[in-house]
Order: sequence, then structure tokens, then C-alpha cells
Amino acid sequence: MIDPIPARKDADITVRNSADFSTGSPVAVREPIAIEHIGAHLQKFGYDIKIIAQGSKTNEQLAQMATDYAPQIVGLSMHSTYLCSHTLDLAARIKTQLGSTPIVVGGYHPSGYFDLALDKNVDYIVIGEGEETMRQVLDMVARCENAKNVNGVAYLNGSEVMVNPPQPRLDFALLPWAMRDEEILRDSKCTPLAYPAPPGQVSAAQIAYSRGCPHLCGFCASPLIWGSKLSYREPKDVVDEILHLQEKFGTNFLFFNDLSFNVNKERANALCREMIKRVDGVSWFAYATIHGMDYETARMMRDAGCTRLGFGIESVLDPTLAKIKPKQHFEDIERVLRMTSNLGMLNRCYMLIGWPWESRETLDETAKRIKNLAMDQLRLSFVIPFPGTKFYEEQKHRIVVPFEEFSGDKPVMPSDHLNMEELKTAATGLFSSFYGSGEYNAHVDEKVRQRPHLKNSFEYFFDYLKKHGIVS
Ligand code: B12
Repeated sequence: MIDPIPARKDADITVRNSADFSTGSPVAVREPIAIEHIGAHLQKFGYDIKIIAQGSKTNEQLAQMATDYAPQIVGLSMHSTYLCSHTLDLAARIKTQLGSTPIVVGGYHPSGYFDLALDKNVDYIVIGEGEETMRQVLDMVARCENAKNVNGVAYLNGSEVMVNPPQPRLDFALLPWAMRDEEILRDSKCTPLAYPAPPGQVSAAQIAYSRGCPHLCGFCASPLIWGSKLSYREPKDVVDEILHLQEKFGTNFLFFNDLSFNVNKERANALCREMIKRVDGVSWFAYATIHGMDYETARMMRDAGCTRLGFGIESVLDPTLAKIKPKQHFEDIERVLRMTSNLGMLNRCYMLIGWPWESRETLDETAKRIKNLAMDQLRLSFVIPFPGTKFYEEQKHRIVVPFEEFSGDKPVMPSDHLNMEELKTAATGLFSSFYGSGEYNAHVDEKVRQRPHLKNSFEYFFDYLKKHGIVS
């Protein structure tokens, strides 16, 4: 199974070739947790699995590696729509060499875009959570049966794309730990602002306590994979795995890819208690939601080793929030960021601009409001109508660029008031006005004065911002 994300070395970290440093996007490569989870499930059923992360290998080299392995089936992961043509190029090269060996694609993009099955080099699309569906596809291929009885699969039948009923969600607590690869882990970092700073991170591993999110925001692609059902592992099992990663790979940093670590307060606190009791020397990052983040949970997370939080605030304007995330209000954002920052955690905030109603006035108001937030890093993306989302159905008529541009680092549609160039310029302006502001620099100075251990992290971050021209 291959995670085809081309990457290269940039000083001390391995970065995605597609990464756009100017948006504060997560440039560093992470381990291909999706196929590592699927691989572990298939191993349980006796399958021999090879996991390949592209890194600096070309698609031709990847195709040769796949051919040398002579697999029964090839699995390709498509984390994001922008990877579409690159992954299909790889599929074509593999087909040239391996002929009839079936190629299966899965991930966020295929789960929202079934027309991918029209590509002659794609045999099956696995829709959503992939572990059990992939196992059933392997069994079906081994028995030379037809795909019509495999839930969660889409495939081409003549000229028609067949979409089978969904595969039921799995009980996450029953799945085995993800396969891990020492070399891939050694290269994995969480950048650019973290504690410890990237150079001090060892084998930064992705891990999850839960799968799914009940919020179903119209612009988010996660429901395509998980629906709205939440599924949890047992805290003891998560901590057992953390101690295993620490012992076997020396891991000192974790990236929780739970869509929201605090969506269920009791569950979050239960894991934090277990970590406080049994884990030492491991720091971690988690995505969190403003809604439902209270002092007790924030302090528990901090005491359990959480040093960076990722808040999907999306917007700081209540009229926009009322449309896209009605449970969240600006005053809550202000209060929660102040609280988590005062507890010493780093706040990374994901914001989306370029909504259909975006205007000079909304951007100016945004620039004014974010300066006074206890936000340590601004991660700005252009809102993208991702295939399969409600937002895509509503806005696809506006899109003026091909899928390759769907990374969020560039606008894909003009708004009612601003064209693409104006939106792009506005983003650059937002960054420099935020990081160049007296308020932000005073916030960082005070934070480092109170928490001297963060000095190194901010120095690394400012070097990064300067190196990539985000601040002068
Ligand atoms: C964690 C995460 C990341 C991490 C880690 C990525 C990684 N390689 O694992 C980081 C921060 C690096 C990241 C980066 C980006 N991400 Co991201 N990410 C997420 C997030 C928060 C969770 C993903 C997740 O659930 N992981 C857990 C694993 C287990 O689940 P999974 O990957 O879905 O895999 C399961 C299934 O999809 C399926 N499956 C997946 N691959 C395969 C392959 C086969 C063969 C099969 C059978 C099944 C299968 O089975 C798996 C197990 O059940 C989502 C969701 C969100 N709401 O924000 C966004 C999300 C997936 N990312 C998104 C985007 C756009 C990006 C970036 C392009 C942003 C940017 N400009 O930098 C980059 C691209 C990185 C890249 N890979 O090239 C979009 C993708 C939407 C789309 N249609 O394109 C999402 C949905 C966020 C959003 N905006 O809505 N991301």
C-alpha cells in the first residue's frame, strides 16, 4: 500500500513538495497512518503487507518497487483532492508493469468523488473507513468473485459507476495498533511551532483515541469517512501503545489525529488521567474544539503532556460563524484561547477565508480581531468546496481551477466581492499584519517570560517565518 506524497529534505525536516510555506500549512511529512492502520488489520488475517511512503522517490521508482513486490493487490491512499492526478499517474505506471493486478484507492478524495472509478487504472474505490472493506476486497479478489456484494466499494461496471451500500463503521477499540516503520517515523515531525521544537522531536508519531466527529459542518470532508458516529479506544490501550512507541522508537512527541480531542469531556479526562499516571517524557498535539473546552479539561490535557492545541476556529466574525459553525461565537474563541494560552499550551488556529460572501470589510474586520487573540500560530486556508461535501454541491458552480489546486493554499473560487488575486493578496496581508503586530509580539514576549521553556520553540518558528518571507 502506497501513500504517494512526494517530499524533499528542507534543512532538518522532510517537507511535502506541494507545501506552500506562506500559509503556515503543515509542511512536514507525517507517517501514512491511514495505510498503517489498514495494514495492521490485514496482517491480523494473515496477509503480508508492504507500506511505502513516497518521500523523494519518483512515481516511476514507486511503480518499480510495487512491481518487485509482486502484490496480489495495490492500495493507493489519497488524503487530499490535490493529490488526484499525481496518484492516478502512479496508478497508470503500476498498471503498465503489473497489468491485471487490481488497484484500490481510498481516502478523503475517493470517498467524495466516485467518478474516480471511471479512470481505467482504478479497479475499486474504498469509501470511508477502510480496514474491513479492504479485507473484503482482498477476499473477493482472491476468490475471483464480483464486487457487487462488498459494502463500501465503488467500481465501474461497463460504463456505469456502481456504488455499493456503506460498510458499517468499525469499533475502534477492536482494531489493532497501526503498523509502524522506524525509517518513516524517524522522518516525521510536527512543525513549525511546537514544544519541543521540531529539531528536539524524536519519531513524532500519529495516534488516535477516537474516530469521527458529531458536528457535521457543511464544509468539512470528515463525514465522508466517519459519518457522525464517534468510536473510542480504551484509555489503557492508548497508553500501552504510547509506552510501546516510546520504548521501541524513542518517541517523545505525539500527533493525536482525533478530529476533536475534547468533543467528549469525560472521555478526554479519562485518557488524560491514565497518561498522567503512566506516561513521562512525551509531549503531544491535539485538535480541539472551542465549544466544550473548559478549564478542567484544558488543565488535564496540559498536565497529561499536551503542549500544542489545534483549534478549528474557521472565522472570528459572528455572521460567518452563524452560517458555518453556529455553536461557536467570537467571545468563546477569545475566552478559551486566553485560558489555554495561560495554561502554557501553544494555540495553533485554523482559519478559512474566501467564503462566497468574503469582502474587503470582512477581511479588514478579521485582521483587526485576530490581533488581540491569544493565538500563537495562524494557519490560514482558503475555503475549498471539497467533492462530496454539502458545500461542494452548493458552490461547485463557482470553482475555476482544477483539482490539483485543491490544497487550501490557493483560492479555488472568487467571492461575490473579491477576485482570486485580491483573495490571495488579502491572505498575505493578514499574515504580515498579524505576525508584525505589536499585540502579537507582546503576547509572545509575555508568554516566553512566564514560560522560558518555550523560548526555543518561538525562535525556531520566527526563523521559519523569516526564511519563508512571512515576516521580514
Ligand atoms: C490528520 C490530518 C492531516 C495531517 C496528517 C495527514 C496524514 N498523512 O495522515 C496533516 C496535518 C499532515 C494533514 C495535511 C494536509 N491535509 Co489533512 N487532515 C487531517 C485530518 C484532521 C484527519 C485525517 C484522519 O482522519 N486521519 C486518521 C486516518 C486513520 O484516517 P484517514 O486518513 O481518513 O484513513 C482512513 C480512510 O480514509 C481510508 N483510507 C485512507 N487511505 C486509504 C487507502 C486505501 C488503499 C484504502 C483501501 C483506504 C484508505 O481508510 C483509512 C482507515 O480507516 C482531516 C480531517 C479534518 N476534519 O480536518 C484533514 C483533511 C483530510 N486534510 C485535508 C487537506 C486539504 C490537507 C492538506 C492539503 C492541507 C494543506 N494545504 O497543507 C495537507 C495535505 C497533506 C498530504 N497528505 O499531502 C482535507 C482533505 C479534503 C480533500 N478532499 O482534499 C481534510 C479533510 C481537512 C478539510 N479541510 O476538510 N492533514
